[in-house]
Amino acid sequence: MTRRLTDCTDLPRDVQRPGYDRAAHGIGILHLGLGAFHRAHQAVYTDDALAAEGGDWRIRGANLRSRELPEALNAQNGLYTVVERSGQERARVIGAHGAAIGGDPAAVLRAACDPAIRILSLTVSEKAYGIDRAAMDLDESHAAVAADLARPDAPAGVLGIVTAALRTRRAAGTAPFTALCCDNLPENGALLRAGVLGMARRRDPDLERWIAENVAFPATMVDRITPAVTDRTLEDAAALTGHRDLAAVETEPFSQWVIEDHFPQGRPAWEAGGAELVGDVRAHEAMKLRMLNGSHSLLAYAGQMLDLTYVRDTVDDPDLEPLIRRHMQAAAATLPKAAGIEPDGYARALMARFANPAIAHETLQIATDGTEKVPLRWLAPAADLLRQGGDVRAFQFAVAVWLAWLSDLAQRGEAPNDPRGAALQDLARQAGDDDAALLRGVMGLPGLMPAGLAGDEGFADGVIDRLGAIRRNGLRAVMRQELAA
Ligand code: CS2
Repeated sequence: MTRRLTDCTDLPRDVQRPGYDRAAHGIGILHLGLGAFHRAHQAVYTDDALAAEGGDWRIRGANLRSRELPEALNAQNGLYTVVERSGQERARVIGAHGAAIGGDPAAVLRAACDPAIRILSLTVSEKAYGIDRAAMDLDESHAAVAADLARPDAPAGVLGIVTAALRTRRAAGTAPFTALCCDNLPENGALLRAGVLGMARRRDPDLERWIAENVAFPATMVDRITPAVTDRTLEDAAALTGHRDLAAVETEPFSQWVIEDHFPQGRPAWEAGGAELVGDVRAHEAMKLRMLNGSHSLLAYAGQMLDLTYVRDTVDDPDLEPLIRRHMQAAAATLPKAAGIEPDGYARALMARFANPAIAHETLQIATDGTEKVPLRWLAPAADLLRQGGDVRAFQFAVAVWLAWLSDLAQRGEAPNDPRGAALQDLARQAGDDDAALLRGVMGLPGLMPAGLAGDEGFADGVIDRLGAIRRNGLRAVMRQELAA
C-alpha cells in the first residue's frame, strides 16, 4: 500500500517541495477556513514567501465545525499536494501549514490570542459572517451572530471569535493581529471591520474604539479556480507524488492575489509568489467579483438548466458562450477606470480559463448560496448600470435564469443548497407560475435587493418577461432570442 505523505524525503524529482527548513519557521498566521481554495491559494503564496524571505509565518489552519480536513493534515505533518491542471499535470507539496484545529471553537479562540499570531486570515465563505451590508453593521438575525451575542465569552462564530480574541489581546497588552478577509465580498476589509466593530460595540464601546484605532483590516482580491476535491484529485495526487494524501487539492495554473498593503504587525513576503501589494484594491476586486464571479453564477444556473455539468461545457455551448461574454461586458461597463484595469483583455483571459479542458469545475458547485452571491455579483452592478442609464438586459436575463432554476427545483420538490434554501423553495412553490409573485417574493428576502434596484419597475418587467418566455418556450429558445435582440 502507498505510504501516507508525512515528509518530503522520497518524492519524485519533478514534484516541487518546500524550499525552506519547515522546523526553522514558527507560526505567525491563524487561518479560518481550511477549504480547498485556501490550500490552493494563500498557502501557496506563503510557501513561496517562506522560501524567499523566511520569517515566522507558517500557518495554523482551523475549521470551526468540521474535523475531517484538520485531522487529515495533522496526520501528514501539515503537508499536502497541490495538483495544477492544464494540458499537463504538475504536483507541488506545500509545507506552510503547521498543526491544524478542527471543530473546536474554544481552541480557535485560544490560538487567536497567542501573541505569535500576527495575522488572522479568513476564507469562510460569504454566508459565514453575518454582516448587514446595507447598514454596515452586524446582522443580528444571523444564527452564529445571535449565538455569539448571547454568549460572548464562548463564541463559535467568525465575528464572535475575532472580537473576543481582540478583547483578550487588548486586556493582556498583546498587539492585535491584522485581520485579513479573503472571501469574495466587495470591499471585504471594510466589511469585516464593520462586522467586528458591530460585535465589539454591543459588548463594550471602549473595545470598539480600540479596535477602530488599532486593528488593520486590509482588503484583498483573491482568484484561483479550485474545483471541489474528488476521488480523482486524490488518485492523481497519489500517482504524481507516490504518496497517499487526504488533504490534496487540484486547481488551475492561474492565480492572482491583490492585497492592500497595510500590515502593522508585518507580513510574509507574498510578492515572492506573485502577489500584488497595492494601496487600493477596489478596482481589481470589483472587476473580479463582477466579471468572473458574476458570469460564473450566470453559467452555473444556465448550465444546470441545460444539463451542462462543467464550466468548460458552458463555454463550449454555441448559444450560451456569447451570453457569458455579453454578461462580462455588461459587468465591465460598471467598473471604475483605473490603472491595471483592462476589462476586454480580462474577459478574454477568463473565457480561456473557463474553457480549460483539464478542470472539471461543476456548475452545481457554483450554483450554491445564490442568495449570498446574486446581490453582490448581479444586483449591485445592475443598480449601478441603472443609475448610469446603461443597458441592464444581461442582468435581467441572469436573474430570470436563476428564478427559472429555483422554480424547476421546487417543482421537483427540491430546495437549493443555499442558507435560505427552504424559504426559496416555499416561495417558488407558492408562486407556481405567477412570475411576478416569484420575483417579488425572492427579491423581498431581507438584504437581497440593493436600494437602487428595489423600486425599479422597468428592471422587474424585463425579468418577468424573460422568465415567462423561459417557461413557455424553454431556456434555449430564449437564449437565441437574447442573442438576436
Ligand atoms: C465561484 C468562485 O463557486 C463560486 O461561486 O464563482 O468560487 C470562483 O471559482 C473563485 O472565486 C475563482 O477565484
